[in-house]
Amino acid sequence: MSISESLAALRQNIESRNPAEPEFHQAINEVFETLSPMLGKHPEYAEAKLLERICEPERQIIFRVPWVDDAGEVQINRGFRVEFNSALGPYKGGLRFHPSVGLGVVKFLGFEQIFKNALTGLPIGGGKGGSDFDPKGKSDNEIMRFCQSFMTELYRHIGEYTDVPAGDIGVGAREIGFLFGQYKRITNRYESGVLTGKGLAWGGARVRVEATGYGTAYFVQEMLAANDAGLGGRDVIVSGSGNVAIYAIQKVHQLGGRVVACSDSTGYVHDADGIDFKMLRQIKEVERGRISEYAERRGASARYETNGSIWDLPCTVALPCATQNELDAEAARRLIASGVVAVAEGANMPCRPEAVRLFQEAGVLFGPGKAANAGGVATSALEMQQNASRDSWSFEYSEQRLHEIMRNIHTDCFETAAEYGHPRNYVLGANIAGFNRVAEAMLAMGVI
Ligand code: NDP
Ligand code: 2IT
Repeated sequence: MSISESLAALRQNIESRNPAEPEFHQAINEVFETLSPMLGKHPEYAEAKLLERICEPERQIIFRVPWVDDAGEVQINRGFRVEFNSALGPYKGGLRFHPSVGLGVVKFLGFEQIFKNALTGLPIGGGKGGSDFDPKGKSDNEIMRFCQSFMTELYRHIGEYTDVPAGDIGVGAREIGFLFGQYKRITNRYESGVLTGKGLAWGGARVRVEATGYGTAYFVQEMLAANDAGLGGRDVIVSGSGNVAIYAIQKVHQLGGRVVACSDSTGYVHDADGIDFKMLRQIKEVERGRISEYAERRGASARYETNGSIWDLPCTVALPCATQNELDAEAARRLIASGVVAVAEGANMPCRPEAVRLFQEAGVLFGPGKAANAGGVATSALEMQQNASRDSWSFEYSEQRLHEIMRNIHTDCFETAAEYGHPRNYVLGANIAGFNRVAEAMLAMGVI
């Protein structure tokens, strides 16, 4: 069987063994499409069934999360933790609280996380978790009770040397606080390194809040620089208005670009004067408000839209930072027609495969999430490092480390793509570079 035939057979086998998990199939497919040139050079990987092993999570945990709402009614949610791969270090990856969370979503995120974490060059394996719990409209007390119940099961599966969760959609410093408090109470251990994204006063690391967004902006800056261009003076669109989007906007502004639009799941705002970062952060992070309130408060320059998509607007740099599959082929065509030159994924898998293909065919620089948004998890690993040494680094030093890591990831993807005969194909470069690192560690450890 040729390499592409055996990849197709394996893909089919994975799809039938894991039915009704379309996002997981999509993530697998994206990786498989780029591996052939590397597998040709490494017949020992096929012999050791490395690909088959990597696609099967080491452990999958699904559990009941019962809690009582403010009206006194019992609610039941489902919790997940998929411990995908620990070849490079303890399982590492966020928790997502969103009604759309199911096993397929957690597995796609966990699978991506393996290669993303490998690209950081830091000692972290891949995992992901979450719940179909919807934090929207819940009181602080409800959030606390839910987090306590979630951790009452999760605690037995995690630990600083085992599995280290963090935040993702719907999980920020507030939730990590409740989760950490319950872990500490149940185990009677102040084990700082068991969770990342903690508050600064109790073991958190500077720049972790900003890291994913900052890292995405740095990554797009690197892609442009490698092609003799820059961010200065560009109109940029950032979708979403959560943790990743907010700090991508701040860093793009600091690097000389101008973000003219952002969004949430109900609409988007266009601000002709450029998004006011401080106002946005106040509304979204402090007040937990909606993007429509930004438009109301900002006045004449801002327009709020609920019809159509944020990708209807023209820009030369696009940073999708909301959620998976938010940017489809039609949006990609419009962006290409409006002159987009670079797209970097702050979110995980926000661009549909057809959109990625269109960008690549049109010569648009495309940075896949596993490279472009790796700054968040990389800074989580720096948080673990600070916890292990009971140290706390300055903002400047932490940001310098993040910047250096993003530059290295860019170089790694860029050079790997060129080495395998596909210059500027960052998808191929990221997949092969990440895969190689995991594969070599697994080979060295035998059949595990
Ligand atoms: P937040 O919960 O802080 O923000 C999520 C944002 O995306 C909100 O604006 C939200 O709008 C929007 N959004 C969520 N779901 C949907 C949906 N189904 N349709 C449209 N908009 C949606 O999450 P983060 O900023 O942390 O995460 C954003 C993305 O970045 C995710 O893909 C995540 O996996 C990825 N990521 C996050 C990292 C981190 O460190 N936090 C690290 C690397 C990647 P609304 O409020 O209306 O729901
Ligand atoms: O998708 C991601 O990389 C994250 N949500 C961050 C994971 C982490 O462990 O910091």
